[in-house]
Formats: sequence, C-alpha cells, structure tokens
Amino acid sequence: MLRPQDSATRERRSLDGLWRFRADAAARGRAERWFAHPLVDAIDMPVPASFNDVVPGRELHDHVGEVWYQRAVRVPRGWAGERVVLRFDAATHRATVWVGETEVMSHEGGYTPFEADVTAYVTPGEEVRITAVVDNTLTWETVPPGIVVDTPHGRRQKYMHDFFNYAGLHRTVWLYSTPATHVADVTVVTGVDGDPTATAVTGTVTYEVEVARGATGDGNVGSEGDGRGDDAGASDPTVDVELRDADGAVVAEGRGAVGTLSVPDVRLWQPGEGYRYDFVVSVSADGVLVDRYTEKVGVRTVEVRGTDFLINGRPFYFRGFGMHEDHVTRGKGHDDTAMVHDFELLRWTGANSFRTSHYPYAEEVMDYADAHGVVVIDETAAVGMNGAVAAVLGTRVDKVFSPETVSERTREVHAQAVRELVARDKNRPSVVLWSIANEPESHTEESEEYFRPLFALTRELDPHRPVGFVNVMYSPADVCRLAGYSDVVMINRYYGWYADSGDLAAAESALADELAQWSEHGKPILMTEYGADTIAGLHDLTGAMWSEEYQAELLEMYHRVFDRTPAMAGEHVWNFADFATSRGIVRVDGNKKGVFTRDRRPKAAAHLLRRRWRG
Ligand code: BDP
Repeated sequence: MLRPQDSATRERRSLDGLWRFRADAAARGRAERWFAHPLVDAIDMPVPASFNDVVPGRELHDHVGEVWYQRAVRVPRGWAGERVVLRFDAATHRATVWVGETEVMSHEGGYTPFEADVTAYVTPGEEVRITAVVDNTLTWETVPPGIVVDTPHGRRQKYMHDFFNYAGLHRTVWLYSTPATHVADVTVVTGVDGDPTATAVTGTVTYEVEVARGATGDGNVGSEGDGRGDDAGASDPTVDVELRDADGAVVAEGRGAVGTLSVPDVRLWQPGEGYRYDFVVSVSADGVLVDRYTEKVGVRTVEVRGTDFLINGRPFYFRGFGMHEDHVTRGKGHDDTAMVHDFELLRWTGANSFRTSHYPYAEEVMDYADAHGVVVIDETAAVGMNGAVAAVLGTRVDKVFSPETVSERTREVHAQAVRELVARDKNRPSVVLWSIANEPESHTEESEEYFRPLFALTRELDPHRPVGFVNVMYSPADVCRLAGYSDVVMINRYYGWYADSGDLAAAESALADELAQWSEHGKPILMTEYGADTIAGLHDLTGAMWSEEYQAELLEMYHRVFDRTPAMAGEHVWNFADFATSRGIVRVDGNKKGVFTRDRRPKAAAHLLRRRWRG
C-alpha cells in the first residue's frame, strides 16, 4: 500500500492533533450511534498517542474494549473533482470508521495502515465529522493473542507477552487526494548484474505499477496490472517511469507499467549509507499528466549463503537491538523527536541494525532507516504464542495451538498481517529479513502445522528476501520443528538471567554448547535477544543480578562466546531501552533490560556496546 504524498497531482492533510475521545467500557456506543453526533462526555485526546497513560488513574490505563475518537475536518476546496481518501497509519488493535453517518471501513491488526475512498461522502470546501471506534481487546483470534476474563470486578485482559498492551491511534491519520485515475501500487525489486562487490556495477530496478482507473466521484473503479483500461470510450492511460539520482539527474527511463531499468555505475544502498534514487511514476492520458507518484528506491541485494548473511555480496554482521515503540506518557504514539533521538543513540552505540520487535513500526521509522542505511529485521505482531513464556509472566495456558486457542482462524488473521506487512514494506531497502513470529512454541506438531503455510505465504509474497522466525529457549535445536523452514537461525537466549540465574560461568558453557548445536544447521545465527534486567544506578562488585556491573559482565560473556562461533551473523541486545509492561511479580516498574533507561539515559552496558561496536 502506497504512503500518501504531496506531488504535482496529490495533496495530503494530516489529522493529527487533539481529537474528542470517550472510553466505552459498557459497550454502548454502537447501539447509541455515537458516530451520528458530536461525542458527549468526551475529553481531549492527542493523536498520535496511546490513550492509556494520558490521564492519571487505573481506569483508562486498564480499559478493556472500545474507545471512540472523533474530530471534524474541512476538506480543502481545491479537492473538487479529486478522489479523497481517509487513511489511518494504524489503529491498535482494530477499528471501525465513519465519515458523517456512513461506515466506511473496518480493520483488524494494530500496526498496519488501512484506508477508504471517501469521495462520495465528503464535499470539498465543507466540514465533515470523522469518528473511529478503536478496540484494544486481545483474544485467541487476534495477533498478538490474549485472553479476556470476566471477573466480578470487571473485564480483565491477560496476554502472553510482557510489553504493555498500549492502544489507540498511535500513528498519523491522513486525508489525502489523488486523481480518479491514479497510481494504486508500485512494486520494485532491485538487483545487480554480476558481482555486486566489483568496483563499477550495473544495478537493475524491476518494477510493476498498478493503475486504478476511475471517473471523478468513484475513485476505486477497477485496477489494471498492465496499466491498460477497459473503460469503453476512455483512452488508455500510459505509464512512464524515470529513475533520478539524489541530485535529480535522470539515470534511467522506461515506458509501460512493467519493466526493468538498468543503472550503469549504480550507487548502491549500503548499511551505513542509505543512498536512494527517486523512482518517478507518471500516468498520462492523451499526453496530459494524470497522476504522479515518487517511490524512493535503494538498490541493493540480499542473500543467505551458507552461514553468511550477504548484503551487496558482502557478509553483514548485525549489531544492534530488539526495540520497542515505547515512551513515557505517549506509549506507542509516534513522535519524530523521540524517533530521531533513538536513531542517534543507535548511531552513538555503533549499532547498524534493529529488529521491529514485536510488531511493525511506524512508517516514519522505516523511512528513516531507509534514508540512513540502518538495516531492519521486520517483524509481525505474532508474539506470545507460547504457554511456557506465558507461565513465566503469570498466565496459564494449557495448549497454545488448538481449535480453542491459537487456531486456523488465528492463522488467517496472522496471514493477513503478513500480507499487509509485505504490502507496506516490500520496497524498503532497509528491510532485509522478515520475522513472522517471536518465540512461538515450535517443538510441537501443532505449531508446525500452524506455521508451515505462513512460511510458504511469506515466500510467495516476497521471493526476494529471506524469511525466519525467532526461536525461544524452550524449543532448542534438537527439538525445534520450524528451524528447517527458516533461512536463518534467530534465537533469543537468557543464560545468566532466566536460566543459570546469576551464574555466568555455568551460563557461558550452556550458551557455548547451544550455539555449537545450532551451528550444525549450517545457517547464519543471529542472537536476536540476550540481556539482563538492570536498575540504572545500582552498583555492585559481587556479581549481583540487577546491577549495572552484572548486565555489562553478562553481555561481555555472550560476546566472548559469539566471537568464537564462526556461524554467528549478528547480535541484537534485549533491549535498546527499558519499557512498560503489565503488572506482575517478575517486573519492577516495567522491563529493565534496556541498555538505556526509559528516558534514554545510558547504563554502563551502553558504554560497553559502544566500545565493542565502534572499536
Ligand atoms: C523474551 C521476549 C521479550 C521479553 C523478554 C524478557 O521475546 O519480549 O521482553 O523475553 O523477558 O521472551 O525480557
């Protein structure tokens, strides 16, 4: 799905700011048609933000169920005759949207965009009321899964992952215009003729442009893979494409909706150098420009060969973190200042990559990674499909994969989440690997049945990137049934923390033994999580857990083992920063495995990583 943009033929209006907001604990809003009137008893709620921590008290923090957002917007007068689209960059975890009194769309899944053509329901120059009802409930049929328990004291939400279930409108809401006939999608796949490590290489950009044809007022009429229409009488739109370098010079051109451009002496997108070209698509009819859309393109290759993860033909070693979208007050709400600061801290430590643990991140984050050459492992929101992990966090689940729990119906939701993630991020050079789940149970027949089709689907949707999942310590190499479906081995290990707690000597030998076993798979091994909860400012010289010294010692121990394991292809510390969790006896004020505190102050481990990664 294309991001909205301003171009010669398109305009955007951000609907960020204060919306009216009302929690609907008693679930009355739909029956009472709250969308049909200005919301009563409403408070102001900022968008983008999680609603949970904006108001003090337990009520909103622990709310389970629907919340209503509403605002009015004046549609620009200049959009008369254009197609008007309403887009939510995300609504966590599901939403239904009305324009005026008309329901225009519903969406399931908290971290991918959705949109509707609302041309028929708005009048340029006039105001229209937009209402969204957002539901934060997690069930066995959502991704991630959860359990709602009705208690004499109210509904309680349980889930099998540790990070707090922040919800609301976490990302920008857009109203934007396109011409009726417009570019509906662009797919690019980049490559290199010959050896990508040679001094002068020729790059290739294979593209496919989808044009949707429509008459004014009914924007979404038909879509043609080849850009040729079937409207009797109307002349066929033509598609022209240009590739421009960063200085604006045209380096390649093509005609038609599909093709391959060749770029002699290409400047590659590299880790650490996010060089991108502008791929400019122009749709014309009878020689007149109808729509223009520019997609940024970074030319690079990705390949797994033996135990090497190759980017542009050279072995790439992942250094960085599993992260979270998590900040004080705004929760998972996107914020540019926080984002740029986090990227600067990544640079400061010498990180070259991160994983979007445990859900797709805001598109602004992905753009930034593309633009700055930061390598990304792009993960779906499938976290918590594991009874053993749930037990540690205080939730008992007997069978996680079954017709009553994570089922075929869940898999359909999961498959849709994969489709939407690939549709959103398929053109991004930063994304080098898809992670379809974090720490699912993976040693049982049921888990294999569940995941086999999802691996196949991901490969079918994107045959050009490696695919994997993140393995949990309860499903080691000798019993894991999913490792064979993965192009890489991604494992989270907590020797010295959850296992061999406090005993780094025992932890070191257990870790070394396990890495030796995984090495037999002959695939690159990425340690996607390792770390220790650490209270900033707690110091100790006797090996006390929770101290800054212990976190640093533990990381050093892992690094010693990694450095003598030839199949290692990367290390992502858990976590970049401390983050909020649900209440429970294993967390004190959240998860403290950050090497930065929640307000981004460095612990001793941050300095240690900086020394290791920056040399
Ligand atoms: C792993 C999870 C991660 C948790 C971490 C922890 O992948 O989301 O935060 O453990 O317990 O199981 O710190």
